[in-house]
Amino acid sequence: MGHHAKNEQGRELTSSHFTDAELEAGRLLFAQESTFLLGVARLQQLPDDSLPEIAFAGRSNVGKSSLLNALTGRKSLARTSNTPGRTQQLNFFDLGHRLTLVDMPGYGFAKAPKAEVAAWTRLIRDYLRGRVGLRRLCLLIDARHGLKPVDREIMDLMEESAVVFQIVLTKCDKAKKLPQLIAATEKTVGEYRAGAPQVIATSSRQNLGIADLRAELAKLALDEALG
Ligand SMILES: Nc1nc2c(ncn2[C@@H]2O[C@H](COP(=O)(O)OP(=O)(O)OP(=O)(O)O)[C@@H](O)[C@H]2O)c(=O)[nH]1
Ligand SMILES: [Mg+2]
Repeated sequence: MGHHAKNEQGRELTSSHFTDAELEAGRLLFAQESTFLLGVARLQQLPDDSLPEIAFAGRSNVGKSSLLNALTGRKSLARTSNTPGRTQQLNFFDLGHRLTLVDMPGYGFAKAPKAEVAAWTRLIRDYLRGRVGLRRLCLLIDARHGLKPVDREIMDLMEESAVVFQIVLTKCDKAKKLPQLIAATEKTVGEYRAGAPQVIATSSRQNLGIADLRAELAKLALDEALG
């Protein structure tokens, strides 16, 4: 019951635009087995992209790995940490042979040597620009901080690459003035043809908005299955 109540709260947070059928499709997809495929530090090592791919990007420490764990219902599928810079390569996960999920290193500040951060940044940009199988970028924004210039750079990059990006607000359990933040963020996203119009507000910690994001991503897997 408690779990149900939280999901209801999450749907209110995002004023859910999803039907019960879409939410159920999302639930079923993410109930499938998820497995770690491989970690990639250089573009030459990328796996084939025969499945539709969804990548999770955002500033260091925004909650990318935690969100992947919440989506898949696996506490430690992706490694998380208090220290910015935990995820140091592109980590690929298979979801039920229907989707590939990619946990990316954070951009911006990281507690790691400068040269390493520069190398990740290059890897991130090259991947986002050139990955043919990439169907959607989930761009994570900390709800306590909102969009930063580095996030706008990634949005510009997606616009150039014509890959749709989905803004996902994270850590909404800690956010103040969430409705205002959602409205302001959607206004900015509206300037981009590549921007998915609806911002999804989440908290991995409280399992808010996770069902909505599953529903949104399940549409991509289904589209592919229907050709
Ligand atoms: N309050 C709150 N904290 C969260 C939430 N999600 C993640 N965190 C915390 O944020 C910190 C960073 O989480 P990660 O998931 O490792 O973030 P990341 O974006 O993968 O970080 P890097 O890989 O280092 O770029 C951890 O201390 C998490 O516990 C959330 O929904 N609410
Ligand atoms: Mg991470």
